[in-house]
Amino acid sequence: MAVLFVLNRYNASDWSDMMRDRAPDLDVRLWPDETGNPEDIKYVVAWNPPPGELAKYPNLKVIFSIGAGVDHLMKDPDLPAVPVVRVVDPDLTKRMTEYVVMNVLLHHRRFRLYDAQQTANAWTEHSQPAAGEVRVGIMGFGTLGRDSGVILRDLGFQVAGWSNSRKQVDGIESFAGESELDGFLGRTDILVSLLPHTPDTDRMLNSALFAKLPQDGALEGPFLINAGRGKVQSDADILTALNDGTLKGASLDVFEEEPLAAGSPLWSHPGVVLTPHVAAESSPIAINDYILDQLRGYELGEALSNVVNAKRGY
Ligand code: NDP
Ligand code: OXD
Repeated sequence: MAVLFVLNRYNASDWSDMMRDRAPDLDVRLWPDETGNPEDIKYVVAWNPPPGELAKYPNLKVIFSIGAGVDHLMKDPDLPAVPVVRVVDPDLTKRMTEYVVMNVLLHHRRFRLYDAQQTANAWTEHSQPAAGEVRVGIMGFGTLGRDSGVILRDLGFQVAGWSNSRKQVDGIESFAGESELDGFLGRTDILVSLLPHTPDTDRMLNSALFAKLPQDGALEGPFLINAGRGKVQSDADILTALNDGTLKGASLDVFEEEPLAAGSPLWSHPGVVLTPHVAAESSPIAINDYILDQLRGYELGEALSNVVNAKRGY
């Protein structure tokens, strides 16, 4: 029985070395060079494997994603029909909450404007609405969205969440499904997306959706924060909306194609705060431990947790 790390990323060997240190009894292998006999592989730990790769292991029982998102796996038409476990980890959740709260405050407190003024040695005050006057709407009100929402609520913002199913969280309005999307958008000054990328959410952050955000809120125009997945947005529509004033600003951690092309106008747009998909960079130690716990439990016959619903794709 072997565990194969199939990690299409810069520091793949750090992850497999760390697992070897933590579990010397396990046969840990690193794809592609150490794969060995495909029949030995019972578990795969994956990040963005080439489509078709995971179908090569006939005795595979579980796929562990090293991320919370699993679109990197679901896009594979030949993905084996075994459970896919995603990451749900307090460390990752808190890092995302930091990113979301920081960016909500950055737009609410006009830090972009004051940055520009500092560069110009300009002492100019601007009016500042109270948090209680600002409506934050979180699309994708799951593990990450809910944690961010609770902290923003406690800071005094008017928070709502939009998800597939209705949620009950004190002091937070819940909108559910397609039929309640317009109502959710119509009460949102700062739109935060923490949606997974699935066929249903593909490019849904587009011109038609931005046009439904109110222009007459306390911030005098809407802001977008996307830290979920880039393929949920249209980069071109965001740019158009920023240029024609439909959006007043945007914080973008994710993009349709990553890395973002060096020539993209988003890099230098004054309304954009841009980071390279680092909103919640996971701790390899925490995630290796999480995977190891689940793997050991599975070996003892226990149920896996945080198994992806293959039909929904997240
Ligand atoms: P969850 O599965 O816990 O939450 C997803 C939420 O989206 C759920 O509330 C779900 O609704 C909702 N949702 C999904 N599809 C739809 C839809 N079509 N319409 C309405 N609501 C929908 O995931 P997490 O919160 O753990 O993670 C969210 C995403 O964040 C990940 O998929 C990943 O892509 C991204 N991410 C980005 C990181 C970064 O560094 N930028 C780091 C980590 C994650 P319901 O609750 O009803 O099922
Ligand atoms: C994730 C990510 O899905 O880092 O965990 O994007």
